[in-house]
Amino acid sequence: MVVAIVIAIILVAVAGYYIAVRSTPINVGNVTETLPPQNVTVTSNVTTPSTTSINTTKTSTTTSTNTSLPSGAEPLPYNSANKTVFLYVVASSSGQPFNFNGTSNGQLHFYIPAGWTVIVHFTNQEGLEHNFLIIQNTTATPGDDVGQDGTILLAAGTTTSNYLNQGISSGQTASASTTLPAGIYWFACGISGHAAAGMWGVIVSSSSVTTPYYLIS
Ligand SMILES: [Cu+2]
Repeated sequence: MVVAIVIAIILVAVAGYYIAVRSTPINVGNVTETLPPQNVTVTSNVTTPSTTSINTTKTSTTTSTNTSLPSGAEPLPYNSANKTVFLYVVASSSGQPFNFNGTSNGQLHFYIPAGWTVIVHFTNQEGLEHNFLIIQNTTATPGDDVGQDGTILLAAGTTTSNYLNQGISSGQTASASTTLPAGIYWFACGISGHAAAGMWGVIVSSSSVTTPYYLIS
């Protein structure tokens, strides 16, 4: 009897298991697939360019360019701390009367850094009266009235309205100052006919000039 009951239980269990397994659908959705490895690209940080070496090169280039003056140039007195250059100009008593520092007709060229202050000390050693003007010229060479050749930016020993007949006498010195942006200018005696007779020169104001100098051509 006991054996029969045990056999019956076993049969029921086996039948239940069989029914349960057979009736459960195969869950194919749970199949774990092995994904192919992803192609992850690791981008390293771009190397920062070395700005230090670039700046060093520029600095050394600038320095070497500006420490030497052009052939034949002579330095002008200046003060780099306050960006000022000094022009000492003389109407010389030797040679012809219409000269600046013994030169005439555009021979004397002053080269100054753009934007610097120009302080002029003009001395007349000559018998005639003379004055000193800086002119933003619009003509190639001066006529009898340099005020007709451009704009007068500075007047030493006269004024911008009396320059045609007012100057300083022999032995006198007059001073004046102005600031010159980049450009090419004349300096000239404004007394009627003096510049046309040769009493004029050139001022070059340029950002490529760091050490003021002059040249006589
Ligand atoms: Cu003059």
